[in-house]
Amino acid sequence: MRQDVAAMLAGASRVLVAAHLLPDGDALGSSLGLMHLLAAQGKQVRVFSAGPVPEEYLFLPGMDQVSNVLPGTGDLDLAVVLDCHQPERTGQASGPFLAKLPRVAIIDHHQGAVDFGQAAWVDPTFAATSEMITLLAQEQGWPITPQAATCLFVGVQTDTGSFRYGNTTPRVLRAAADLAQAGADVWAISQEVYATHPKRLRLLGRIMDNLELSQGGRLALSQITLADLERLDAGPADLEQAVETLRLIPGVEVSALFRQTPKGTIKVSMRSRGKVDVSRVAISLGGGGHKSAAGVTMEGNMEGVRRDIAARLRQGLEALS
Ligand SMILES: [Mn+2]
Repeated sequence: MRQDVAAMLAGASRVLVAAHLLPDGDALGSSLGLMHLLAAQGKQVRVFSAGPVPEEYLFLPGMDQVSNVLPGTGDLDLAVVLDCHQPERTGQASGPFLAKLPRVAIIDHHQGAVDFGQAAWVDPTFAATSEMITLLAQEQGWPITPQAATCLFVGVQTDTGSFRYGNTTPRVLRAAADLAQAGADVWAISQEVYATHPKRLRLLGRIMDNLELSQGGRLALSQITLADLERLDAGPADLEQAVETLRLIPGVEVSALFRQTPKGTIKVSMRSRGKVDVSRVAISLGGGGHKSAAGVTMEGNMEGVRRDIAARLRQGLEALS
């Protein structure tokens, strides 16, 4: 629970912070936000991220301190895992590393059972891990510097789709207001985070070319091949907005985007407007996520995976009517 995590943080002086692979605004914002908060408390903090950082987050204060090299276990009192609660979600090398540490605390807002860490605060009623860290800082009386506020604001802004999604509660809006008050410059941040990259628009064009609407326009499916991504010099981070765009088509209740990975697997990103719980489909196949946004990586070819997922999503839609 929250108090256990707070006590563990208070008792540690050398802390490693790690979030999930393919880091998004909340993974990076909560990691760097917590780094700034704990550093101001006199603690030595390292931030680990296994994968490449999407370019829109390179401006985050403290980004130069993010490392993809793990420290020695002897250099640490505690590791804090953010925005996920399975060690393997942090990376191939860091997963086994974290699982061996004597003290791991978890702060996360994703659904699913937790069987890892010595203290866990996992609560899916929060819109973002950055919202949880903001609340923790306020409860603990930690001063929120403009640097910390900027990082945490990016986390709550991106995980709520700029305060548009169903998870935009009065509580997260208050947290955002407090962060703006503490020095997060909303317009400056938005220009960085929502800069329009031409390659992303071209990618979106490709995805719209492949769009298939069925179930009376309630189900939207599309796909992107590895060859498409290579030709446009694009990566997974460039697809985030495209997945959201499919859900925003009028009449669409559920959307799924299928992407070939370099390993030959198919990554499925699903979005729901709120009536169908896509996390149930994802979790039943070994993936994870929230009711309205979930994902899973599957073996098999594009056509087979697409047929399988489409059938499961159709079932979800038929259960509604
Ligand atoms: Mn998050």
